[in-house]
Amino acid sequence: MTSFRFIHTADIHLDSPLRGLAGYEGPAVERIRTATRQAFDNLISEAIDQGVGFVVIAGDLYDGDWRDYQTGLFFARQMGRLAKAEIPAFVLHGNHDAESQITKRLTLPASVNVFSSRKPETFTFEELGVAIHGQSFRQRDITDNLVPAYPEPVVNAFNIGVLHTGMGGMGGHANYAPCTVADLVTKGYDYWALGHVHQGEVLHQNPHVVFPGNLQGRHIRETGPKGAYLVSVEDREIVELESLHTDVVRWAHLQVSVDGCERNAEALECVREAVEQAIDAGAEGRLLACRIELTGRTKIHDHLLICTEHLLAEARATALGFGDDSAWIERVVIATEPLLDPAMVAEREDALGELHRMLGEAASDPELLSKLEADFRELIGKLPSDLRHDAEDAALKAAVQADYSALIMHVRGYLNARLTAQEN
Ligand SMILES: [Mn+2]
Repeated sequence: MTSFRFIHTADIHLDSPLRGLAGYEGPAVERIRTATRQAFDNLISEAIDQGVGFVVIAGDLYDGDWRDYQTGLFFARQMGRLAKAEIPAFVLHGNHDAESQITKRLTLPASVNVFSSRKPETFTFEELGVAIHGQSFRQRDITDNLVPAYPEPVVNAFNIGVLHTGMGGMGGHANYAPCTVADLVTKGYDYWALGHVHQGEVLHQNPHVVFPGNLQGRHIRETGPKGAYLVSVEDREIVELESLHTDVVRWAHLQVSVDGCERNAEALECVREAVEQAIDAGAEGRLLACRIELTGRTKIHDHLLICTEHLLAEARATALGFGDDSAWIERVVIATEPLLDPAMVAEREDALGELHRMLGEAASDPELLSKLEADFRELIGKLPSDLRHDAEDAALKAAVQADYSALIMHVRGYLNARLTAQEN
């Protein structure tokens, strides 16, 4: 009986920064700065400790061109550790580290096999009865389905297909080297080691079609445990697929209801409880980077809206109460609603009531809306794409979605909050 285990990883994005943690100054600061390296180091230690047969890297090992040789030297050091343990690695380049994207090169140990970008290449591993097929990206935007050109499975071997693919635009990722699950399943391989989609998912079993997800979440849209798969094979059958969690900082998006809260301190107590629960439930001893989204109807809605900086600092102080490397609040998003009924504001006879009515009418004035569209479209087009995709602020989100009527209503809510807060 031939049995072996291997590690399938992808989307390491070595040396790409973790976004939104710039304000953190605690003991985990170095861990944050080097998180993608630490996660990869953890993975290689796991490979050595578990004595795996080999490691497959399914693309986007690098985030883009190296700033200097240190990124390449770090990888060479990790590959040296594997080589010393006699563990080969199979590396495929994806859109971020396509041949055309990386201008610097370093020679790697002979045990590191890099897939050609010219045509699909097969590495066979006779002791284990394994054939590994793959094709690297030559340039960033591969728009063809690469699967049809992949070779036929090697008879009597455990066949692994390594592929970097958008799989039809899964999870909003750019649809590079598109293909379907059916294309992969009918190919006749035993395991498809995919990369590119950062949210890990097993799309099919027997044959297995697997995205391991990225090794370390890099921003608030990459929440939850991150890592790679440890695959156990016995007599050409996959007997176990185990998640290895390699991340050193974990992201969590916490929706916190402050419904009915009457004082700031009560809202902060809700935040404290939510953070405590999140640490207990899912941090596994890692620094938990939290985005807090406050929801519910509350009397302090106005106050929350206008004291965002103080509120963020208070929320951070609350999180620091759990120890200085347990949790950090990346951002506080106010998605609460006022207790004050907008209909009551509309009936007021003063300037506030008039402003409220005027903005209500503006939201359905086609001439004004088309004027806003002309102005905003250009402005929004200039925003960095990250900010456009990550618009949490309700008004900004409406502007990005070109819903100008909603934008006016959000602005109205904000103005009401500011003006009535001064009244109180
Ligand atoms: Mn990719």
